[in-house]
Amino acid sequence: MPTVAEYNSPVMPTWCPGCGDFAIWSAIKQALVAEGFGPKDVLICFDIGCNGNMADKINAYVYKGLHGRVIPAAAGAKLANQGMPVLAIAGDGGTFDEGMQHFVHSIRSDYDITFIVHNNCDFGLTTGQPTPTTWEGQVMNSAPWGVVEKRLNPVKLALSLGASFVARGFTGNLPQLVSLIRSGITHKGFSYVDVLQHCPTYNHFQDHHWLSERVYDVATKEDYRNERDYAYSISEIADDGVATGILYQDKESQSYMQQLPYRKEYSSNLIDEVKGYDISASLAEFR
Ligand SMILES: Cc1ncc(C[n+]2csc(CCOP(=O)(O)OP(=O)(O)O)c2C)c(N)n1
Repeated sequence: MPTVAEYNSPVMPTWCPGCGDFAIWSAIKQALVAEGFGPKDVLICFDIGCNGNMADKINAYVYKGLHGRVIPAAAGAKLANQGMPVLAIAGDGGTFDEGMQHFVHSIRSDYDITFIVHNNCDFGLTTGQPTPTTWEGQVMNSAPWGVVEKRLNPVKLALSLGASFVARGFTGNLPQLVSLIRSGITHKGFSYVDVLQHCPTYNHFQDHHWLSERVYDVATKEDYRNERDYAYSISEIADDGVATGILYQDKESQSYMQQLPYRKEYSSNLIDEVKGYDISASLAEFR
């Protein structure tokens, strides 16, 4: 059995004291171990930002890409090797500003990756500028008069795009976060885990205390139904309650590769099908 200690890296975190990234860091390691995966069995792809600074603080196969571009890298790796769990990690800034199109198309395609967004409602690493999930009216660095744009709700967006797995966690509830990531890993298709992340330095509106007083587990609701419309109806980050848990899952969903008709006759992985070809004759034409 793998252990969490195997994932330990000698590089110490540089996140601010109290940052929610510590909880997500722990949850990822615990979830992988609980699913029986050691550091050599997985690929963890990172975006740029405070979230992406986790890349050298976790001992596993990791990839660090460009800001907002983690999804294509992770999806490509998974398409090549279906036997390997692939996680993609990003911030709300990279995902919903720079990389929005990747989020949309990955949901459409149902690539079999688990996408974990550190949703701290700000560009953390570049010191607290607003992102699409920052609340309207908030005074932020680079928005000294307050944010005038409308706030985006990633969970609503994912649900409306037809996502087959939509979960919301909170960095103040580690056991739940571990369980959500585990469910995302075992889901066939694109699993979206939106993590409401405490950012003690730049987010003073949706902070740990504000969230702690409002979060509830959707499974505890008497009228809970695993239905897209129901999930949509409870998806607001509202003053009278913030739903967490698996908000919606299509348990019959199939991944992109499973759906491709011509792949149904293959039992191999794309990486097994890579062959060496002699192209010297073609190259000779250009000499
Ligand atoms: C294409 C591109 N745009 C902007 C930047 C500058 N940049 C680096 S980190 C960062 C903020 C990251 O914020 P977010 O994605 O929300 O992650 P967090 O730091 O909050 O975890 C920005 C804007 C960049 N590196 N690349």
